[in-house]
Parts: sequence; structure tokens; C-alpha cells
Amino acid sequence: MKRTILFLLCAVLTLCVACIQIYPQLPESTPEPIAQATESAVPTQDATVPDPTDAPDPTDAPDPTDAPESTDAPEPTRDTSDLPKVYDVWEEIEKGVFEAEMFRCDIDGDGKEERISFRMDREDETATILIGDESVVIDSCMVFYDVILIDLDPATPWINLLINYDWCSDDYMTTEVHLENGKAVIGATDGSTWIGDDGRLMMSERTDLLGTRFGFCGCVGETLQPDSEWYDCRYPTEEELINEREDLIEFNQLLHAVREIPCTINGKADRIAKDSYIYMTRFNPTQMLAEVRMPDGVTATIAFTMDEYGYYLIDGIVQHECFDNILYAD
Ligand SMILES: [Ca+2]
Ligand SMILES: [Ca+2]
Repeated sequence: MKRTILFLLCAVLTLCVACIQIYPQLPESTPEPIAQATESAVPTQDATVPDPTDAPDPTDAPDPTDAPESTDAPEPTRDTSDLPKVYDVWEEIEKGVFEAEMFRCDIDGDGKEERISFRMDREDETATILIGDESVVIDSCMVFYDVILIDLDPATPWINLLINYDWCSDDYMTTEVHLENGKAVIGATDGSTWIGDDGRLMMSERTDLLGTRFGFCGCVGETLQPDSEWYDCRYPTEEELINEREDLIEFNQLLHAVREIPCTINGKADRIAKDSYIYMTRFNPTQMLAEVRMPDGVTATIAFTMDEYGYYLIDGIVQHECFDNILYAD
């Protein structure tokens, strides 16, 4: 009996020791996965991390055309539906008005209205354009035509002023002014600008091909880039060709060829006969081409080159030796 009791005591003691050995491992083991989870949350071992083998699949790549469609860019809210507006300065000057307000508007898009005025000093031949607190002085302004208020680029918050004037005889100039961060920014271009019958902004360009004359075309952007390489000329009407022929010849609108003129007609090399009369309908100053028409309606293109002295040549011959009534030019 004593042995049985002793055996039982030993068995109970052994069980207790076994329990004590196992039990402490339980609380110690619980922080382990927490520590692992904390470490692994940063770089790896997360179920949400995409399998790297997915990466090369091009179908998962974001469509590159989606990026520019962001709607984060601020959109101009200015209402420009009442533009363009033209202020005829010359009309005021002829009435003896040399200073006047032309427009009142928020020209820089900051929500506050500005007064826009002109002041003409005929003695100094300078014109001053006052825009809010800013002013722009134009020197050598012999003739002040007009000012156009127009939005040349809807993507910019400001609207533009186009100031048209003449340095001296037929030296037309356009100065573009707008307010940017409270300061007047000035750009300029040769030639004049105006609003065409269709509401399009037009500009002129001078050429010395077949005489000094002007053509016109549309223009785009705040730097007033021409929208075509070709400039249209005001050519004689049928009625003028019949009734004002002598005047057209005298004032070099109708040019008299004194030799055969190499040209292109319907895409083929050809010649304009000696003693023909032609008038220019279009020119391309970049490619140095003049499109001309004869009174019988045939259209030809004449190609020019320029010599080292700046003279325009047709097939190597100075243009004045090809026609005997070219005025000015060169
Ligand atoms: Ca303003
Ligand atoms: Ca603008």
C-alpha cells in the first residue's frame, strides 16, 4: 500500500514538472508573431503586395494616355464671349481727343476690373497705354490706328491688347500687351492686325517679291504666328482690270513682262510670254514664291532667289529687269 501511494505521488509530481516545463512556453510564444508581423508589414510578406511575376504583364500597366486627362489643372473661368472689341483711336484723334478710356475690364483675370486708356503725344509722336497701374509707351507712333481687346489664348487667365500703329509711311506695327502677375508684358510683330469679316484675327505681311506690297492671312497664338505660309493679296477686280487698266499699270498692280518669265503652271515648268501683264494674287515669303494671274485667268507660280546683295532674282535675273514697272522693292 505504501508503495502504491509512493508510486502515485511520484506520478503526480512528474506530471506537475511536465506541466511547469510546457506552460512558460505559451506566453513567450505569443509576442513572436506580433514582432514578425511588425517587421514584415514594411517591406514584404504582405498578402496585398502584388506578385512580382505580374509586373511584366503589359495588360496591368496603366494606360499612358490617361495621365494628361487629369482634371487638377485650373481651368480659366473668364467669360470672353463679348470679345474681341475694337477701339478706333484714329477716329478719336481726328476729333481732337488725345486721351480717353478705351475699355474697362478685368484684363488679368484676378477678379478686379482695370481701366485701360490711351494718351497720345503728337509732338513727341509717342503713345502711352495705361492699364490699371501699369503703362506702356510706344515710341515713333506717327499714326495710331486702333486697339483690339482679344483673348489670344483661352488657356491663359489674361486677355490681350493689340495696339496697331505706324512708325512712318506704311511701316505698320502691332504691339501685344497683357498683364501677368501685375506687370505689363509686351510682344510685337511687323504688320498690322484686324478682325476679319468672319471674326477671325488677321495680320498683314510685307513682301518685296514683284514690288513692295502687303498680303494678309489669319494668325494664331499670343506670338501672332501666321496660320498659313501663303499671304493673300488684294488683286484687281474684273471691273478694275477693264476700267482702270492704265492706273493699275502706273501703280504697279499690273506688271508688264519685258522678257519671258520662267514659271510653273498646273505643276509643270512653263513660261510667261514677253509683253504679258500679270498681277500677284498670293505670295509665300518663306519659300520665296509668288502666285500671279494673267488677265485671261491663267494662274502661274514664279520662284525667286536672293543674291548676296539682297536683290530678288527670277531665274538669275533681277526682278526689275524682268518687269519694267515694279515700284520700290530692293
Ligand atoms: Ca484685374
Ligand atoms: Ca488668355
